[in-house]
Amino acid sequence: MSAQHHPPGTVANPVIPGLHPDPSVCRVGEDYYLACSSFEYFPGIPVFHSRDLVHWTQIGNVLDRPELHLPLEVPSSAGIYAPTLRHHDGRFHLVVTSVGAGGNVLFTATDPAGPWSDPLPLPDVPGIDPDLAWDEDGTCWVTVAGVSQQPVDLATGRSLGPSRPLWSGTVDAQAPEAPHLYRIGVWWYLLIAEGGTERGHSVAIARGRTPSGPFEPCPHNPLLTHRGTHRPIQNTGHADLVQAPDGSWCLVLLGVRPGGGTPGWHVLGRETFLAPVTWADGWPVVGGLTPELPVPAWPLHPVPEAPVREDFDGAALHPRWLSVRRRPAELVTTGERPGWLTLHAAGASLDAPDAVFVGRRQQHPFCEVRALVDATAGRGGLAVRLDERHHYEVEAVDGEVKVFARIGPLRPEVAAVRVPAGPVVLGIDVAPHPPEDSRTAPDLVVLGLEQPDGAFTPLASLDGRYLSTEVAGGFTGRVIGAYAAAGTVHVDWFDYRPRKDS
Ligand code: 6LW
Repeated sequence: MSAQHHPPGTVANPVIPGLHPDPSVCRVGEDYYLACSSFEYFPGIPVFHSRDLVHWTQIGNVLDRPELHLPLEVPSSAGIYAPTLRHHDGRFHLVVTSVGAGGNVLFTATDPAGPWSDPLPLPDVPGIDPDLAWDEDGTCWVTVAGVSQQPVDLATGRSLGPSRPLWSGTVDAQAPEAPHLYRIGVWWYLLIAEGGTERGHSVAIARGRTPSGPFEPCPHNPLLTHRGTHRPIQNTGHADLVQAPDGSWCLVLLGVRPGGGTPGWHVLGRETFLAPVTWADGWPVVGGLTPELPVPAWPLHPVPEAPVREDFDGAALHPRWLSVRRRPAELVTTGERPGWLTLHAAGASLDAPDAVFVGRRQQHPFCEVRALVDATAGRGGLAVRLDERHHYEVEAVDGEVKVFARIGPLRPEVAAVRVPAGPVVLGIDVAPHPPEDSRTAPDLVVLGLEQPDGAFTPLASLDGRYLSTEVAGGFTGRVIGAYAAAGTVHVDWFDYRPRKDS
């Protein structure tokens, strides 16, 4: 995972930037594994590995088979929510909710890079955010948002007893969810999120003598919240607890980085952050959750930065590549025109649920994207996508390059310019917005094309707030990629370069 710029003596937070929410982490010896939600994007549920909790490498995706896709009627921001990843009896177990298409399901694997098993439905487990915890007898307790719990037979997926309410955090709190249950020392700890996944988000904890309680709330709840603060990381919640390499403890959790003036817009989705934890009187105490964390006390294991260029020379795309409701492998090839990504249009535009769009998460506040696009047999180009109703694109067609914006019900053509026939380098720069007033946008999305001498010609500079979660609604962030709207479109290479001011 690409490290971000950070001062000496610190490490960058988020530890996994850009649209990686609802992190769940488990430790196996010296190795850590982490999984996130993926909503309408496939392959689904990215899985990461780390040796230090700071540097993470994506090693695969749990939902990586052609038969695991979403029906077209499942809307964006529904789909795959909030996995829990645990290692038990030599196997990785991942339980997750498919919202709108199947409910709670379990996957297992011996290698978290895959292959993962077929999904085992848990038909008796209602709700979202399932958690797995095993007691001393080997009984598996599945706990869900609300918060309630039941014992489940993981061989059959059937419940072994009724669902019982456990502890719902603060009285009247919005959305008690994201439960995780742990045995630490003599106590069972029940960690939850409450307040909703927006600015009121928080983390609370309770403890009991058995996995089913009764639970006594921590006297200093919330354990963590940034609500009502001016801190740069907001919406902090949905945490998972893990023991660090030196025996101390950490939380992984989601947060956002709103930009612009009031009320603030976040465009990268919810991201995975790390926060140090100490213990006092048998309760965890969360340390500073800041964009630069002090270098931890344990050895670091940096990982290489992701390469800028994807030149589509291999048969398979890196697991970071995504498409909507189906895997890229169902939609595009690198073999039809060797060394090029070939996209055949299906849905008429990015507005359609079956759009042919293949992209990667925007993972830095500011970045530059370029791609060599041959649309001589079709119509397509580069797009920044929030969902079907919120996207900007620069499109090549028959000697012309056009810019379109889709913002809710509006779909203007913003710019058009004639170009010589043949392949063209299209570009998108996500750049800082000059501060103008208290409602300044979080960023500018500049769409254009590159001239043969390498100079970038902007065709349109669009306000980034319309591709933010606060405007679009839902749970995701931006994905930038290539699409085909008609006929066949080929892409020779695709560059994603973080800007130094990110
Ligand atoms: C997820 C819930 C949440 O199920 O958002 O922030 C929902 N937390 O726990 C979708 O990611």
